[in-house]
Amino acid sequence: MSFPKDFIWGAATASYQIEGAAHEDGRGASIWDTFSKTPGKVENGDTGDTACDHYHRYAEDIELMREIGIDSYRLSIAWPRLFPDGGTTRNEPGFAFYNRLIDALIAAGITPAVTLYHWDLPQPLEDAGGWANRATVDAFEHYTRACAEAFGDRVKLWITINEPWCVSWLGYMSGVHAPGRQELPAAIAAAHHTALAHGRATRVIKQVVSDCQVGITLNMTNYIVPVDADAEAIKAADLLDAHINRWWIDALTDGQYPVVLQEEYGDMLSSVVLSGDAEILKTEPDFLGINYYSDSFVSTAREVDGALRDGGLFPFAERADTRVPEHLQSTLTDMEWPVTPEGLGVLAMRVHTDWPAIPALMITENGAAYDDEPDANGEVNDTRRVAYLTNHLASLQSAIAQGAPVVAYYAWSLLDNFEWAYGYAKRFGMIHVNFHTQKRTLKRSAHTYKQIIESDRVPV
Ligand code: IFM
Repeated sequence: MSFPKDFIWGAATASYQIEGAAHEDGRGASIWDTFSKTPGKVENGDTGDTACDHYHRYAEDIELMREIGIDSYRLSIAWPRLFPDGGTTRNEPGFAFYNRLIDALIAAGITPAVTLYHWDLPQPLEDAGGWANRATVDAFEHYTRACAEAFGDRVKLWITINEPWCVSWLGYMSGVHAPGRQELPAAIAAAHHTALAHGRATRVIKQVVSDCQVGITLNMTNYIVPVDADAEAIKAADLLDAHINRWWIDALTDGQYPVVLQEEYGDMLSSVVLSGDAEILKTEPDFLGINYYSDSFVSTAREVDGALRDGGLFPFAERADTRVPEHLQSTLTDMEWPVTPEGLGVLAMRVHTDWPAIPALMITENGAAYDDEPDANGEVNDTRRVAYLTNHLASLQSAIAQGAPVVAYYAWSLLDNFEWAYGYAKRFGMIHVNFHTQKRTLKRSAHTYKQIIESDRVPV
């Protein structure tokens, strides 16, 4: 079985994770600069100051993309490079960088897919309340318009926000991501404001850019309950599903949040939803971006040393936690995420069935962290990543054969990079990066991906 003829094969990265040049050409500080420099927040004290130095090496990186043969490259724009103060003061060298990058991609025959927000919020906006402050939505709309006007003549594929669940819940509730706050009302406000920001940005891009496609990218998973699950576990799984999978999709398809969340959060949620918001939340999506890494396994809460696991940080943690069944524990990636390739196809079919109004799906991220290093011959034999890639693609292919409208697949990631709170300790790249010398080496998975792209087929 082949993938459809016009299937888009891509690879993805994000600005803070690869660009470096944190203090060059007028770039302002982002919340990740502040967070990574706060002791104890990022493993090994790593920061994105240099990262993969892509800001200076983008031409070399585009050559490597060409070598692999990708059709499209998903990049994100660093908001603080364009508007260092988060307001309306433009930083022209920032615009010039993305113009150079976009032009070079197009010259190489690679279609840019641009994400507007992949987590590097200008620090001054956080100082004013961040995503918990509704004014950030106005600032995002202004920034979006500037990007659409500057790049829309060449960029036709737009993703507004990457993984708004991570933005709101990891950033404002668990605090493991920047800005590192632990405030439930702020997380709920941030969740609503990211959904609203998507609605406003979508309209702006459509107004400014002709013939474009706009979507949002969500991190999604299948919640698996044991066959003998009790009612409590089933309810917990449903609540988790509402948080991760349905919150933003229901908003953009219906203009409403799942009832179970409205009940769970009551006034905390209803007080931030203002009159007229429902009309903004509801958009006509051109596609949904799905980031899939693994399935999740739910059971009722258990006590560890007399305390509930996860410390009750999330309100639903009192009723559920995620445990990996024993048979999958031998196949954990370096993130300790189980390898569940069949879940990708299941998820694509579920989205197709449950939200028929979404005309197309793009897998905007999928990949695994494994720590393979160059061997004596300088080759990186990342056989586990090869298996991960081919098995996930086989699963996706069967979903397409069953009618799931999947039009694109972007591997995460093109390069080993700054993996947020894990710093450089986790390697997701198809290209190995030596962070001392910045030498790039195509791993075996990149060669396999090249073959897949050339043949539109997954090797058996
Ligand atoms: O590296 C991240 C990316 O920035 C967002 N999605 C998940 C990836 C792996 O954790």
